[in-house]
Amino acid sequence: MPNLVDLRSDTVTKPTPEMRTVMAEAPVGDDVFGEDPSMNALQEKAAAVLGFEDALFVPSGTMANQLAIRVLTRPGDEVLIEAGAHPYNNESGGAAVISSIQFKTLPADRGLLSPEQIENSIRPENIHYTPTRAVFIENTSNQGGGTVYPMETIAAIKDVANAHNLVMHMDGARLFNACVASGHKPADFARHFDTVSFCLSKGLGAPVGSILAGSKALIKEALRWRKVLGGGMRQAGILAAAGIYALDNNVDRLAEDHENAKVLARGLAELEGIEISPENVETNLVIFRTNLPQMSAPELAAELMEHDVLVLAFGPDRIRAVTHLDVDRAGIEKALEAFKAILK
Ligand code: TLP
Repeated sequence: MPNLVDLRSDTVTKPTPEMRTVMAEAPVGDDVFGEDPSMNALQEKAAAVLGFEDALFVPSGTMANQLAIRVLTRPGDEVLIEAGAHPYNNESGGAAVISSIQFKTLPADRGLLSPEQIENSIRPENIHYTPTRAVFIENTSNQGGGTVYPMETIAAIKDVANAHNLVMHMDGARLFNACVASGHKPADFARHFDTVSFCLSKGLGAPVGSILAGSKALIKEALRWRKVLGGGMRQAGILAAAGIYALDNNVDRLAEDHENAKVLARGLAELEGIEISPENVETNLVIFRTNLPQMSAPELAAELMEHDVLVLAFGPDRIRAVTHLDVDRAGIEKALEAFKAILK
């Protein structure tokens, strides 16, 4: 097995020996009966971290978003969402299938919606119009390049939502990256929302799982819909133990990933044919455009693979490279050497 530098996603992180030890030793029970002590401990911890009444472990970030849509909307509703957001682009049309809602997609600079955009997108009450019900915010924004929402923007969006009786969900798949980069606490962001999700299986390094948090009533309904979707799990405490370990040990270190992302971005900015503004890299996602007459982004990704460096092509001239706990500074240097060798 070559020494791969895998920058495709922070989802590729593998549990460390220490994490595996706590998983192996976790007390477990039947979580569908609500009897798994490790799961109950994780859910209580996650609710407390976010400042919500209750939280639910789910197998994926996708299921967390889908449950949020399901419990916050009724069939025929409209949800305002940024055009690059995950539930619209990467969840296999789940919102149409599971919740029978439609999205109104709003293009936004670097993935960040503005309160004015929300205000201007709300449909007036009229029998011809789909009722606007909810606002979905992705923080950090994946397609936006790991951007963090300014707290004032979120507060102003919340004011607009309140004025129009809209509910709000935050897809915080990378919420802890947003917190480490901005200095805000998860609960500072979360208090503006009805539901919040975050992923344990991305930068935090757990093998599986996400959290959906909200009021007791909303989470009770989400629990029912998790069961409908076949997401009720039995001795899932083994997974919960990894989640607890991740929250206890892997949050502060995200700063290293952010620093590595900046080093990568600065190095890339010096190369002919790569378009990136390193000052826009706030967290662990590095997205850049290629401007290479001889090579498309997928072709560049394929060349990099020959150098044992993996990235994801996002379209014909866009690439994403993600830093995470399984890539150290030496890995970043190796990746930059590979880019240089190909683009020389
Ligand atoms: N995103 C994955 C891919 O699906 C694109 C990645 O590699 O970034 N919300 C956001 C903002 C996400 O980026 C993702 C995963 C999810 C939700 C879904 O999480 P999972 O993969 O656990 O279903």
